[in-house]
Amino acid sequence: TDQFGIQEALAKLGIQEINEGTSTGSRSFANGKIIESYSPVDGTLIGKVKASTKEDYEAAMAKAEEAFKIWRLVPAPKRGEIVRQMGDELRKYKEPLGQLVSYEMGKSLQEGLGEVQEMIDICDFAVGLSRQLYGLTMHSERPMHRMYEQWHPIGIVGIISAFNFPVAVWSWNSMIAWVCGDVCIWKPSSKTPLCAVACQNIIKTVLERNNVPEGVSCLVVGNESGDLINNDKRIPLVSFTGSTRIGRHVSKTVAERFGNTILELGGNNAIIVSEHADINMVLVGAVFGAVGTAGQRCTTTRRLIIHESVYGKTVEVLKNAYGQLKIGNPLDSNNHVGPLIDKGSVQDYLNAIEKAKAEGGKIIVEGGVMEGEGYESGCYVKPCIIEAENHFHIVQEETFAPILYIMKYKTIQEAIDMQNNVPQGLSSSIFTNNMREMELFLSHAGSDCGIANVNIGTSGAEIGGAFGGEKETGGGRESGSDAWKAYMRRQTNTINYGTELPLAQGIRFDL
Ligand code: UN1
Repeated sequence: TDQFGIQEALAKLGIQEINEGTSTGSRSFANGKIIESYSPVDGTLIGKVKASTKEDYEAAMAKAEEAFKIWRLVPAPKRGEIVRQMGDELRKYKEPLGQLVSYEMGKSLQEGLGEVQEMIDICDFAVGLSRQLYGLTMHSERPMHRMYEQWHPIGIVGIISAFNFPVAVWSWNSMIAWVCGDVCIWKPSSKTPLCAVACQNIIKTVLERNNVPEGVSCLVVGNESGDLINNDKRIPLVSFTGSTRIGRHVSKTVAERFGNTILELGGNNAIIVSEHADINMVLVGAVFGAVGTAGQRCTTTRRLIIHESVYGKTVEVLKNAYGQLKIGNPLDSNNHVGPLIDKGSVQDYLNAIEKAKAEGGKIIVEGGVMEGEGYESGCYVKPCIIEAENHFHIVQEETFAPILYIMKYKTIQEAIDMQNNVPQGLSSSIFTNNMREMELFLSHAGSDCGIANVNIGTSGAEIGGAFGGEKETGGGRESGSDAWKAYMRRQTNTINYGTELPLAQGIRFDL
C-alpha cells in the first residue's frame, strides 16, 4: 500500500495502531472491546479502535451537557468563526483525509477528495449561515403588541452515520448544528471508525486553540452507543443515515420518547432517458451514477428508464462504456471502480443478481467477483446491467452494489409513473432537451423524490441544497437551504407594550 502513501497519511492524521473510540474534543478515553478496521482495498488491518462502553458514553454525555450550557451562549457569528477555522484545518488535511476515506471505505481517491471537499464547502456555508439564522416577525391582531419568532439551539444532536460517506455526512450535520449552538455526539459506522477518529483529531486543535468546551464534539464508537443515543431523552434530535430497515427502528425508538429525527435512508434512484436526450451526456451521468462509489451511494443510479426508440442505441453505448471500466485499487487513478465495503456486501450483490434472474431479468453486462492479483480482499465486483421490469421484487429494493436495471417506456407519463413506483424517494433525473417533458417531470405531477434533476445524474448533489428524500427514504433534509431549522427549536414570542391586556380572538374576560 505504501506505493500510495497510506502510512504517511495515517501518521499525518494521528491514527495509531490502537485508537480511542470515545473522545470529547481534546480528551480521549475508551474501555470497550476492540473494533478492527480492515481495508476493503487490500484486506490489510489498518488500525484498531476501542469501542465505547456504557460508562464511556455517559462520560461523553456529561461533557456534552456541560458544553451545551456554554456553547449556546456564544454568539452565533462567533460560533461561525470556529467553524471557519475547522474549514481551514480541513483544507490542510484534504489530501490525507481523502486518502484514508478511499483506503478505509474503498471509494476512488477522486471521490474521497470530493467527499472532503463537501466538508470544506459545508463549513463555508455554515459560516455564512451563522449570521443568517433568521426568524420572521408577524403583525399582532392586538394593539401595542409585537409578535416574532426566534430560533434557539435545540441541545445535544446525535449523529449516526453510514460507512459510504464516512466523513461528509457527519460534517453536514455537525457544522450546521454547531453554528446553531448545538453540541454533537457522533456514532460513526463500525466499518469506518478510523475516518471518524481522524476527523476528531483534525478539529480538536481548533477547539483547544479557541478554548471551546471539549464536549462540543463527542465521538462514541460501537453499535451499543447507537442504541444509547436513540433511547436517550437528553438528545432531542437524532440524525440517522443508513438503511431503511434500521431507520425504521431508529424512527420508532426516538419517536417513542418524543425526540426528533432526520432520516436519510435508502434510495432507488432512476434516470429517465428520453428520445430527446443527448446520449453522450446520458453516458457520463448514468455510468458515474451507477458505478461511482461502486454503487454504494444512497444516490446511486439503480434504474434506467429508456424510451423504446432510443433503447437499442443507449444499450450499445452503455455496453461499450462498461467494457472499458477498470476495476481495481481505488487509490490508483487509472481505475474507475473500487471494492465493495466487505464480503457481506459481495454476497448481497450476488444474491441480487440471482434474484433478478429468477424473476426473469436478462443479463446485458455480466457481473461476478474479481479474482487474482490485486483482488485479494475478495471485495471487488464487476458492475453489471440487467434488463428488468420495474415491479420485480429485487428492482423495488435497494442493493448497495453496482447493479443497474434497465427498462423501456413508451410515453413520458409511463416513465414518470415507473420512476415513482418504488417505495423509496431520494433522487431522480431526466435527460431530455424537450421543455414540456422536463417541466412535467419537475411539476407537482412529476417526480415524487426529494431531488429531481434535469440533464444531470442522480448522484453528486451539491451541499447548498437540502439533501434528503420522501417515502421510505425517511423525509429528512440536511446540509444546505433551510435544513438548519431542524437543528433549532422555534419559539413564538408575543410582547404587550401597552397598558391594557386585550385577549386574542376578541375574547372578553371581565373581572
Ligand atoms: C450518501 O450516499 O449518503 O449526492 C450521500 C451525492 C453525495 C452525497 C451522497 N453528495 O451523491
